[in-house]
Amino acid sequence: MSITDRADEGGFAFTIAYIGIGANLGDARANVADAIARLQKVPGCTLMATSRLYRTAPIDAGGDDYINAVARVATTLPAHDLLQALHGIEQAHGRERPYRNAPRTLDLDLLLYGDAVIDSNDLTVPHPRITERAFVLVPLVELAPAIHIPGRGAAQACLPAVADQGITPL
Ligand code: A4P
Ligand code: MG
Repeated sequence: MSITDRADEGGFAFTIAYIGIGANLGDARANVADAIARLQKVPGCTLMATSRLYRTAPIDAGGDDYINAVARVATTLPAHDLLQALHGIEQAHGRERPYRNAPRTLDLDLLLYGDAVIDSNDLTVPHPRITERAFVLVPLVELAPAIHIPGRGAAQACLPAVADQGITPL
């Protein structure tokens, strides 16, 4: 059943959202794979596609290389509820926050929520650093080559500016 079918049959609204997944502590590759498995089980979310996994050099951060990926979901959840679900998956991996950009077992960021622009205390969408990071842009453009980032334009056009950041598909 395609997502279009579901909308036609059920008549309820859903939003396409993109989620950035990153890890560089513990078995980072396994953590990213498990995050994808858990996303499939979030009530109100249908996992539609995932990018390849990428090994990436830390940006504005220390520690080991990261494993990063991006997932596309169709969701009936409001954006804040989706963020709560993402935090729940992070907590299942024992995510700790000792300092900003600290190495992490798992980080799930809400990159895009349809074409919404959200600026609340605990949620900013599009993710504020989305256009500055190859570890987000490259898997995002892999999944959605023509995607536009609200307020920023075509994601594809942002790639040259991050071409010096290390990123390799696994
Ligand atoms: N928050 C606000 N907006 C959002 C959003 N769109 N998605 C709030 C997720 N969370 C959002 O996040 C801190 C607070 O941001 C949350 O409580 C939430 O309410 P966090 O996950 O605790 O902290 P963080 O991950 O350190 O912050 P952030 O902003 O996600 O960090 P960045 O800028 O994404 O950088 N290098 C490589 N190679 N790969 C990486 O994955 N990640 C970072 C984190 C740095 N360098 C990296 C990578
Ligand atoms: Mg985060």
